[in-house]
Amino acid sequence: MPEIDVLAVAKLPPFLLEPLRERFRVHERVHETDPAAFSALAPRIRGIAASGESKVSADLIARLPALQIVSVMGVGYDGVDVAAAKSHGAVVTHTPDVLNDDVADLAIALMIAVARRIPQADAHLRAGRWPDGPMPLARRMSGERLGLVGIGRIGQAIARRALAFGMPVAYTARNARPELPYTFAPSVRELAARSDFLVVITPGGAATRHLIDAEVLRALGPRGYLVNVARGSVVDEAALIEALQNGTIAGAALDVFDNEPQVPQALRQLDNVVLTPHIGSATRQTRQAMADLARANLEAVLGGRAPLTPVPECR
Ligand code: 8YV
Repeated sequence: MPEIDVLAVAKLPPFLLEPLRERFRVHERVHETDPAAFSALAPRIRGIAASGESKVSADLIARLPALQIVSVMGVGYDGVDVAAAKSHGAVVTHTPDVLNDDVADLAIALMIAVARRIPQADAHLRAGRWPDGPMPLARRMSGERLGLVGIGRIGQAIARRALAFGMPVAYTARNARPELPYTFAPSVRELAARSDFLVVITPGGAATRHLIDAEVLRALGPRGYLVNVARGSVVDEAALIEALQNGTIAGAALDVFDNEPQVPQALRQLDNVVLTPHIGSATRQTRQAMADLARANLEAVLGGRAPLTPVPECR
């Protein structure tokens, strides 16, 4: 019988949960479902298994005196109070790199889908409207200007793909990256003003909350598309809905939302948007690789070894 207790704070996929169960006593979301059992269990919990969207608060961490690791299956960890974990002596790990290609693929797919109106074209055909006439003409993506909000590993993977579409690439980030062959814009607003496609691929959390606001959307303008494959919190969703309704921007393609899995009705009713349910990393291959890395981090730390992929603040 495994002796180490791990709290799963999210519904874990079977290809993570099952191998974890072979090594640890895994308690699934007891902190939410059974407070009494959780109180009895809390002193023994040495690891937390979380998803990219999980909330791991300072309060929860404070209740787990033996906690050594918060292992996030995801690259984003904005729901984890990293400072609280660190001061508690626990490391936070995540799963970078293994999902870069999938998220970059989806970003490009969403750009093409919103400009070429692929969901609408599919609906046009299925509804039997083709014999009545062709679709209205759409917009070309190749050769248009890409602006990346964030130029980390996934941002760079999107940029490399965009070059194959003949797109000039600019970006904004806290610091210019002169070693990269892309144009730096000092602010999001300036980037938006020089972009046809503004793609958000920056971490979520307090530092980037509502970075894309009404002013940025005005700068993007009526020929501009917004694509978000990062976190819903980065975009002021109310301002975006207004900009889409008024034609302030041409359209949006969104994989992430403020209050997932709830998506405002006003957004779902619009014709100039493409919406996907947070599927950036959702391929079998990538989710398996993420699960393997999340498990390897737990095994390493709970086995007395160094974590494989700690978040930058814990390195
Ligand atoms: C996941 C993500 O949705 O990696 C991230 O930051 O948002 C995702 O890939 C997910 O949390 C998988 O557990």
